[in-house]
Amino acid sequence: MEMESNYFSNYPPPKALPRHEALARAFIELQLEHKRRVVLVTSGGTTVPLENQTVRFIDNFSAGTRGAASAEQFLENGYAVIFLHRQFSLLPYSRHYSHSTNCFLDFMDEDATTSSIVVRSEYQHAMRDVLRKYRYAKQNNLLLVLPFTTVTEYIFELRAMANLMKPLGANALFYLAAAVSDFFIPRDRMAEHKIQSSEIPSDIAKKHDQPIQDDDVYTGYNESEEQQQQPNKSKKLIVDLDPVPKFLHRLVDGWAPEGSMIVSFKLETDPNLLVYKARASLQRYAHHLVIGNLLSTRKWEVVFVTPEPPHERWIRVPKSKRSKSISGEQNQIGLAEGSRNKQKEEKEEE
Ligand code: PAZ
Repeated sequence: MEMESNYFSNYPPPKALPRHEALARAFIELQLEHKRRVVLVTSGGTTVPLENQTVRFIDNFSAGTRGAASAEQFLENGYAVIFLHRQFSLLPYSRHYSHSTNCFLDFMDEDATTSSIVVRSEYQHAMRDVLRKYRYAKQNNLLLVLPFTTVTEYIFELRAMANLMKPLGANALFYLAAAVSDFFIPRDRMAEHKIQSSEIPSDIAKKHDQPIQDDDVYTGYNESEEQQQQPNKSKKLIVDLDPVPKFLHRLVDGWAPEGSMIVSFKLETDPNLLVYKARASLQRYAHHLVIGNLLSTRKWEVVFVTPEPPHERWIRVPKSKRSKSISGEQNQIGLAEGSRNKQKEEKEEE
């Protein structure tokens, strides 16, 4: 609790938060009227800015495919979706046509007789299907799309959404697929202006409040003797990061509604660590499910780690089903999709 209040009192809330809260409040009220289940899907990577006026930042890997694909599956299974995503990462439905190797214009043609713009005949069928689902979600107010960029924005948004979801009780689900930074630069150690790679005369640096020559600040430069003798050369940048407070604890113990379900994801690159880390996360936070995935195989296999037996269950898309979508994007497991097909898939895999 102390860590929480320290953190939130140290940072100004994101500018967009009041607007996002108003949108989410209205959205949730509507879903309550219709007695719908609501899932908060988080998607995409958070950034850690190196400067307050940010030119450079550290990013976390995630295109947003898992989150966007899963959101589509939740919508098809009767959920309303709050899609809290990294700005400009993949979105449900439009993901089939964006960020792909094909430009969206490649899906279109000009009709020779009418000059109207039309979808090319080979894409008609698939695009009609996507368009219908997208329209249905939009017209029925089933999808609320909210962006974040930095890890601080993400944490503020997560807390606010969980709080607003309180009246949903057991009809609330948290599906945390976003790749959230584990390390960040606390506000009091952050440079205001763009970090310089070469020496700035001290009178000018002072005027601009640049902490570039100060050994105490995280953005201090490591000036080797050799570098000092070559003042025109670029300098090293040493970045000293603090751990991001573990807010999953607070989500489980306080922010999330009583009776709601919390699913988190664990991404690893070392196969030997994946299940161990997923189990450790489940034990530490005592939530409902950790879905583990490896960077290299995440598109076709995940492991469900649960507190109840079987404790560890692998779900795999069989090779024959690793089809390409219209945009060339390989299929990705979404939770509902995985559950629906899992028996069939497991059989095929065998
Ligand atoms: O967004 P994407 O489809 O490219 O990747 C999805 C993922 C690997 C980020 C996600 O499945 C995941 O594991 N998220 C949690 C990451 C973490 O351990 O912080």
